[in-house]
Amino acid sequence: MRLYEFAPTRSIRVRWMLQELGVDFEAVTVNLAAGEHRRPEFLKLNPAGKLPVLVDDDFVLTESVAIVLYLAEKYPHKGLVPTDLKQKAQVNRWLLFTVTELEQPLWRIARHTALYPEHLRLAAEVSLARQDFTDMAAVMEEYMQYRKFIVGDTLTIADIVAAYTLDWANETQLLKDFPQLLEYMERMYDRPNAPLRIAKAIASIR
Ligand SMILES: N[C@@H](CCC(=O)N[C@@H](CS)C(=O)NCC(=O)O)C(=O)O
Repeated sequence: MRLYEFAPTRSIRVRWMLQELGVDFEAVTVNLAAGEHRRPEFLKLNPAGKLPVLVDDDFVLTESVAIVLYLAEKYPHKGLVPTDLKQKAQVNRWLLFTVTELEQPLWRIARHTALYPEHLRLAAEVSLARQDFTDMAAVMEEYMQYRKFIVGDTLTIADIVAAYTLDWANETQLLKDFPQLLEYMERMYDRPNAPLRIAKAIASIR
């Protein structure tokens, strides 16, 4: 199995999953800062020019959450996705909540503060996105009261995807008012198989 990654990106989700599974994999760095994701050989793997990409024999898969789901179902005995229909539905609920309600505002903030050319950045979009994130994080903060994991009593892929996204929120200074989420995210990253936090991953590429 081969993971195309760049340390401080959504590829963290897939690295975390592979490490929790204890699966051997080859890591291939695609340096976004150097534009390596625009090279023709990489675009053959992912025409969107984005990371992460997983290659399993001749099977190529993009989209971090799809990859995490694929791996959970490939190794069902590791229990990272529940078999119970309703528990699995809850995992899917929180995966989708994370990537639509939490990640999208963070992505809008990143684009309008750093990624778009300066003349296209909109300050109003940043404050709207901060408010959108805050409203939805409040829902999760309430839900996580008295819970150790998002679904059930053990780690699932919902935790892996959410914890990375909450670390991203923390980097964006948006987690200060959410003590449950902060404590939960730090506890997930204390796991022995957790990947580097985003701040350390950024430091690792400098
Ligand atoms: N929805 C995709 C998003 C992938 C994505 O945007 N990856 C970023 C790094 S976090 C990337 O490769 N960006 C390069 C670019 O947009 O040029 C996923 O979750 O895999």
